[in-house]
Amino acid sequence: MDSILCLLEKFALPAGEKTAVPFGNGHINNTYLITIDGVKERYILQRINSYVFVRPQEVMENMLHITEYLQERIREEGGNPDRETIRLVPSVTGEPWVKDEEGEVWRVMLCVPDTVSPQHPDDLHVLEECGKAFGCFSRRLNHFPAATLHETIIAFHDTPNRLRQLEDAISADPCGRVKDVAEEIAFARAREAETRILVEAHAAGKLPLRVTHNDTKVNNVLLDRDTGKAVCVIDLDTVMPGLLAYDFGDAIRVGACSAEEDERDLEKVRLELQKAEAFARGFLGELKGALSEEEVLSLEAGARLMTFENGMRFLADHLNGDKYFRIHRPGQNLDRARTQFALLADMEKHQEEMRAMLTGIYRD
Ligand code: GN1
Ligand code: MG
Repeated sequence: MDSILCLLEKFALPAGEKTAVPFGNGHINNTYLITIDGVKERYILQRINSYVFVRPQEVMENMLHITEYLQERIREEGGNPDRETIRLVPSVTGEPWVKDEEGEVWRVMLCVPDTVSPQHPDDLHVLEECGKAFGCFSRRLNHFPAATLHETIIAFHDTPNRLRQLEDAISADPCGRVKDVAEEIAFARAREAETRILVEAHAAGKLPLRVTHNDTKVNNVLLDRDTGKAVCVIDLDTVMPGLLAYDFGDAIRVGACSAEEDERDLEKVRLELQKAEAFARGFLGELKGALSEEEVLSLEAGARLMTFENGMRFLADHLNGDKYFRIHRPGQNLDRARTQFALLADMEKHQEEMRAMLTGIYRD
C-alpha cells in the first residue's frame, strides 16, 4: 500500500492523509477508491492494464479528447459538465497520468458525488435509465471527429477475428484444456457464419461507423442516488469508432440476462425481454430520428454477437491460461463462456420478438 500512497503524491490532489482501498469489479484494470482526511471529494486511482492496453498513453489521449468534447456538449445542453462526464486529476507536472518505476500508467479521476452504479438491476426503471445514459452518450458524440481517436484495442469487436483468436488458442492449447471443452468449441464453430453479420453489413454500407463506448455493461453507468436518474457513463478506455449495435448489444448481454456473467447453473440463464425492452426504450428515446430501419434492426444482431463474442473471448482465455480476464476461482472463465453461450442460445429463440420490439419502440 505504501507505494500507492507514494504514487498519489505525484497527482495534483489536495493535501491530507490519504487512504486507498481496492474498488469495483472490473476484470482488467486495478482500481482503488481514494479518500483524503478533511476533504469531501473522493477519487478513483487506476492502473491501466498494459497486457490488455499495449499503448496506455493512447487510452489516456482518447479519454482526454472525449471528456473535453463531452463537457462542451453538456454545457451547450445546459447540463452540468462537472457531473455528467468523468474528470481527470492531472499529475503535479500537468500530465494526465503518472508512470511508476515499472513503466505502468496510472490515472486519477474524481468520483461523481451522490451516485450509484447498478450491479445487476431487476428494476425496469433502472434499466431504462441505463439505456438513456448510453443513448445520450452516443448522441452527444454523433459529430465527434472519429479519425482523431486511437484504436486502443485493434479489432476489438471484430467478431470473425474473435473466432480466429479462439481457433489460435485451440491450436496452441498451452494448458491442455481443449480436451474438456469439445462441446463449447463445437457450439462456437457452428456459428461461424453468424460472426460476419455486422462486419459485412457495415462493409456493404448498410451500417454507419459511429463513436461507440464498446464496453456498455450497465455497471458502467452512474445514476443519481436520490432521483435514480442517469448521470453519466464511465470506463472510456475502449471508446473508438464502432457500430451502434455493439453498444446496444453488450448492454443487453449483461443488463437483460437473468443471471450473473459467471453463473454455473445454466438453467438460470435466460434473456429477459422485459429488461431488454426497458433498456431499448431509454436508448432509442435518445436517438429518435437518427437511425435507419436497418440500424435499428441491427441492434438485435448486436445482442447476439456481443454475447457470442464474449463467450469466445472467455473460452479462448480459459484455454490460454486466464491471462486476460482476472479470475477469482479456477475455471471461472470457462463458466463465463458457458453462461454466454447459454444466453446466446436463448437469444436465438427470441430474435423475431426482439426485432419487433425494437422497431415498435423506435416508431412510437
Ligand atoms: C472487460 O474490465 P471490464 O469489466 O470493464 C472487457 C470487456 C468485456 C468484459 C466482460 C477492455 O471489461 O470487453 O466485455 O470484461 N474489457 C476489455 O465482463 O477487454
Ligand atoms: Mg471496461
